[in-house]
Amino acid sequence: MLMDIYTKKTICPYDCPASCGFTVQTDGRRIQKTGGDKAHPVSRGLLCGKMRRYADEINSKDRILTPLKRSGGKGSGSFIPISWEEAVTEITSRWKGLIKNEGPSSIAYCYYSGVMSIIQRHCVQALFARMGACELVKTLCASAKGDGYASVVGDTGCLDPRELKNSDLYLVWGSNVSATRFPTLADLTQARKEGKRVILIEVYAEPMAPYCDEAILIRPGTDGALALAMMHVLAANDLADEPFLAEYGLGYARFKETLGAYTPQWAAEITGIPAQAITDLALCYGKASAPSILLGSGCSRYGNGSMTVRLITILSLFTGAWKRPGGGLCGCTPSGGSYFDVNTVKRPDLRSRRPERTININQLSHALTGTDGHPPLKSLYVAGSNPANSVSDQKGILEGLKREDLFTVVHERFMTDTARYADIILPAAFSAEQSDVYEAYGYCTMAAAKKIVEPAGEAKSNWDTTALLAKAMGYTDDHFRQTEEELYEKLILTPTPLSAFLTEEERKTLLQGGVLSMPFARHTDFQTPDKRFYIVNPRLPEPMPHYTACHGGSEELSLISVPSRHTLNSIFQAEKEQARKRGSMTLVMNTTDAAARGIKDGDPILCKNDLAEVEFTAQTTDLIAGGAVAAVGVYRLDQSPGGLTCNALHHPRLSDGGNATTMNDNKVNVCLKK
Ligand SMILES: Nc1nc2c(c(=O)[nH]1)N[C@H]1C(S)=C(S)[C@@H](COP(=O)(O)OP(=O)(O)OC[C@H]3O[C@@H](n4cnc5c(=O)[nH]c(N)nc54)[C@H](O)[C@@H]3O)O[C@H]1N2
Ligand SMILES: Nc1nc2c(c(=O)[nH]1)N[C@H]1C(S)=C(S)[C@@H](COP(=O)(O)OP(=O)(O)OC[C@H]3O[C@@H](n4cnc5c(=O)[nH]c(N)nc54)[C@H](O)[C@@H]3O)O[C@H]1N2
Ligand SMILES: [Mo]
Repeated sequence: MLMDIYTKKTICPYDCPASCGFTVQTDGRRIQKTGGDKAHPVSRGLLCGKMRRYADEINSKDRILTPLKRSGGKGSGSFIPISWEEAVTEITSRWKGLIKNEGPSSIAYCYYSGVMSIIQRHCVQALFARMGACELVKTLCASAKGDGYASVVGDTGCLDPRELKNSDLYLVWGSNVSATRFPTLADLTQARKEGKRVILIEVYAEPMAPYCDEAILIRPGTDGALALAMMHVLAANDLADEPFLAEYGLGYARFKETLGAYTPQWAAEITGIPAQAITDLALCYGKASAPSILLGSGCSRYGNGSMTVRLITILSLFTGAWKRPGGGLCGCTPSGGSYFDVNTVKRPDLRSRRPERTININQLSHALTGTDGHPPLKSLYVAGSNPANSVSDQKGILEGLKREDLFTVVHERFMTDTARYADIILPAAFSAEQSDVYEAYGYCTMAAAKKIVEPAGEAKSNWDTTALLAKAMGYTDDHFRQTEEELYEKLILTPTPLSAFLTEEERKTLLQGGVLSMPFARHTDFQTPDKRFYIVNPRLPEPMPHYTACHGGSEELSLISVPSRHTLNSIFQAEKEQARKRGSMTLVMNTTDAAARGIKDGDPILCKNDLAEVEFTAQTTDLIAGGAVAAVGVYRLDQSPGGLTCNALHHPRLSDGGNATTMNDNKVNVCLKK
C-alpha cells in the first residue's frame, strides 16, 4: 500500500553551536529524506553535508536494534541479542550487588555530547544522583574557554553571530568556521563582498584561508602573548578606549602599567609571528570601529587555556568595540544563561549526600585503572558518548575497559569502539524518534521538536531507558514516573530568568514543536557581581592577567587535534559516504618540518610520545605553523593501522581554569614508517 509522504520540521541534535533546523520527509514510519528549513532563524535553509545524510544514518542496517549481551572476550565485538527484560534485570541486579558490597561510588556514568537536547542529554544524571554513584565533571570540550570568558565578563552574553553583519573587521581566531560554524560562513562571505576585511589567526590555516583576506600562523598555545602585545601596541598608539575601560571595567590603570613589557618583539619570540605583523594587526584592529573576534575553542584546550581566553576577552573590550553594534567577541555564550531549567532533568537534589567520588571525564582512564587514589571503578554506564574514541589517554581507557571485573553498559545506536567493550549494549533512539527541547549554545534561540517516527526495532530514548532502570532499581520518586511528553511540557512551562517573558503564544509554539529567536544580550550591561568587567579580577588566584606558558613537553612537534568537516566527533563514522569523503587518518605537517624528516605527502608516518605510538598518513602544507602537526577528525580504532588514534597521544592533564581538556597541548616526535 502506498502511504502519504509528508514533511515535518525538527532540530539537529548534534554538538554544533547553531542547533540548526531541518525538514524531514516521512511516511510516518521511516524518515526518507532531509532538507533545509528556510524559516529557521539561524540555518535559513542551509543544511550541512552530514545532516543531508541523516536519513541514511537513521535507516542504517548497522544500527543496534535490540539489547545485546557479550558472548566473547571484552572488546571482541561478539554479542547475542537478549530481551529488554533480561538486560534490565541483569544490569540492576549487578548494580544492587555493587551498592551493597562495595558502595555506590564503585559505579560511574559517562555522558557527553552525543545528543544535545536537554532531556535526552542530561536525564542519565538523575538516575546516578539517586543511586549516590560517582559524579562526573563534564569538561571535554570548551570549559576553559567558558572559564576564561566568565573571569572577565561573568554571565554577560557575547555576540550572537547574527549581529556580525554590523562588524567592520573580523578576526577569525582559531575557528574553522567552514566546518564547525557552517551558517556563519555565509555571513563572512557576504562581509567580504561588502569590502570588509577577514583576518585568520590559526595554527592550521588550510581549511579557512580561502575564506579570509589574510592568514596569520601562530604557534600552538601562545595566543595570550599575541593578545598582550596587541594591547601593548593599542595602548602605545592611544587606541585603547580609556573612558570606556574606566567606566565599565575594573583595573585598567594597573593593567596598563604591566603592558610595557609585552612588546611585539617579546611576543614574536613566543608566537613565531613577526613583530611587524603583530603591530600591523593591532593597528588594523585598533582603527576599526566595530571589530569582532570570532573565537573558536581550539586555543582554550591547553594548560593555559583559561588565561588565553581571558586575555583575548580583554582585548575584545580594549577599544570599546562592545558598545557598538557588531563589535566585540563572538563564540562564547551569547544568551548569558539558560532558557530552560536544566535541573528539572538533572535533578542534583535526588542525591541524598555529597558524592563520595568525583571523576573528571578527561581522567576517566585513571578512574578505570585505579590510578587516581581510589579503587578502580566496578561499573560504568555510557550513554551519548564514546570515550574510547573521544577522550584523552586512549590506551589507559582501553586498558580499563578490558578489565574482566568492570561491568560496562553502553546505550548506543551503533557498534562504537566503546560499545565493543560493553557487557550489555542497550539500543538507543535517534532524535527524530524522541521528543525534546533544544537551546543553541552559540545563538540566542530556543526550540522544541516532537517525535516524528517510533524508534526503530527495540530502540529506546535515553529518558525511557533511564526511567526503566530507575523503576527496576526500586526508585519510586515521582521524577522517574514522568513520561517524555510530561517532561517536555514541564521544561517549556518552567521559565528561567531568560525565558520568563515568553508570551502564551510563544510557549504554545514550543509546545507544538517550533523555534523561537530570543533577544540578543545587552553587551554593556555587564553581568558580574560589580556590574563591571574585570581587567584585574580580585576574586581569582591570579588577579592580574598575564602570559602563562602551556604544558608542552620534551618532544619536537606540537600536536593539535581538530574536527573534520565530514564527521562530528565520532558521529557519522558509520555513514559510508561521509567516511569515504574523509579518507584515512591523516596528520597534517608543515612542508619544511616534513622535508627535514624525509617525509612526503601521502607517506605512512609514526607519531610518538611518552604515552603511545600512532600511525598516520602524512599530509603536507605550508598553511600550518612550523613546529605544529594536526590530527584531523576522530577515527574508529579499526580504521587506524596501529589500532590507536590521536587521543592515545593526549595526556589527561587539565587546563588552568575550568578543569578542562588540554587535548591540543601535547608534544610528539614524527618519523617515516619504515
Ligand atoms: N564538521 C564538524 N563540526 C563540528 C564538530 C566536528 O567534529 N565536525 N565538532 C563540534 C564540537 S563538539 C565543537 S566543540 C565545535 C568545535 O569547535 P572548535 O574546537 O572551535 O573547532 P574548530 O572550528 O576546528 O576550531 C578550532 C581551531 O583552533 C585551531 N587551534 C588549535 N590550537 C590553536 C591555538 O593555540 N591557537 C589558535 N589561534 N588556533 C588554534 C585549530 O587549528 C582549529 O582550526 O564544533 C562542532 N562542530
Ligand atoms: N581527537 C579528538 N578528540 C576529541 C575531539 C576532536 O575534535 N578530536 N573533540 C572533543 C570534543 S569538542 C567533544 S565535545 C568530545 C565529544 O565526545 P563524545 O560526547 O563522547 O562524542 P562522540 O564521540 O561523538 O560520541 C557520541 C556518541 O553518542 C551516540 N549518541 C548520539 N545520540 C544518542 C542518543 O540519543 N542516545 C544515546 N544513548 N547515544 C547517542 C553516538 O552514536 C556517538 O557514538 O570529543 C572530544 N574529543
Ligand atoms: Mo565539543
